Amino acid sequence: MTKELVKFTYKLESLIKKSNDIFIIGHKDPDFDAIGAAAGVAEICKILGKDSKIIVNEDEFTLQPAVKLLQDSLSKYYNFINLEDYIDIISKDYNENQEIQYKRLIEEDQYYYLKQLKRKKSLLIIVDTNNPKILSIKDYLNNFDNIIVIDHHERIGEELIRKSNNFIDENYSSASEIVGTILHSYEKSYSKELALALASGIKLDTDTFKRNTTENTYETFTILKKNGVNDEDIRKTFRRDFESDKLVMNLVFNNGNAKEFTNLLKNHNVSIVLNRHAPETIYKPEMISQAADERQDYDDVDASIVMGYIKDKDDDTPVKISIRTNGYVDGGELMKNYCEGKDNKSGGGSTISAAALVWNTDLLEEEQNLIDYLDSVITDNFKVKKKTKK
Ligand SMILES: [Mn+2]
Repeated sequence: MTKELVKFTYKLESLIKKSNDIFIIGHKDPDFDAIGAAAGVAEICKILGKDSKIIVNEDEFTLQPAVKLLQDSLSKYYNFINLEDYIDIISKDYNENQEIQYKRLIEEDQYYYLKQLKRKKSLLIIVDTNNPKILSIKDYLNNFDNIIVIDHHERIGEELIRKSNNFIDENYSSASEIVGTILHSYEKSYSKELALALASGIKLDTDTFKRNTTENTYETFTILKKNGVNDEDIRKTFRRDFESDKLVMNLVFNNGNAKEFTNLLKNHNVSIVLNRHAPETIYKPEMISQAADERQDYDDVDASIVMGYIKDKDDDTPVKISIRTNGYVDGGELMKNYCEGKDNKSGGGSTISAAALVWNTDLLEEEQNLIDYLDSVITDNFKVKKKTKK
């Protein structure tokens, strides 16, 4: 372990030990790395004799199926809650203090107070991002006595970084590698499921050891294997379904589905993909994002947009719009602005990966709306950014 990580581990340990209420969270739409690292931190809390809760706000409809399976396998060891559960927990504190504030209590105000509530001895540990915008708990950060950030991405959340204790180092392949390294310093054995989650996080973020690896990545992986994870299990976690891959590939590559524009977003290259042969086709939500990943793999475009109908949890069929960008175009801002002020639209995300849901029964009309928007985007809400890596 490096000196810096040893120092950080001491800090982490002392904050965990002195906290009574520990929450752990990864970025929105968590991947293997976010879930693996979160579970790893929960295990460290356990070793130190502390309970913790992992907040995952996505449900079986919105979580990627493979991530859901991994989360299910971990849920016998760790306590997963969603944002609503979190609000219930802090509402209890609020109700105890209600007397003082009762006079000012009206429905809406309650949330205002909940957001301001200071909770003694509470700790939030954020993994795999330092960008507060992509945290489901972002409105409640004031609740916590202490915040810790463990991440391997570029530093972008300045304010969050300033008010947290953090270990943010781009030399590590993944949050799972950082957390795994800390966990292994305790030299305790742990479950095969946790080993699999951390190994999957490392495999995902290194693209199967093709990038960002160091000696420490392999050392960590070796110890994960000693804790019972094997290649076959890892392969199963990443298993792809032929029929669904075929649909994704057809969506992207079928003649005419992808249309390229060179004049949108102030003369950037944008590809818009939708099923032009059968626009009414309903896809699984993750297929729309996979198709966007697929199209963005070709560097002839600055941004790739894929649109298609999905089924939501109310059995409604909104249009899902997924955008992937090269990092110069801020996809999250675009989706947010496109949806702002419209009650049939909601969206947001990060710079390189964002999405929106739109309730419109005419897919081609929605495409035209989006084209008109991308055509009209002006400097104020379209800032060219420094290239960010995945
Ligand atoms: Mn990661």
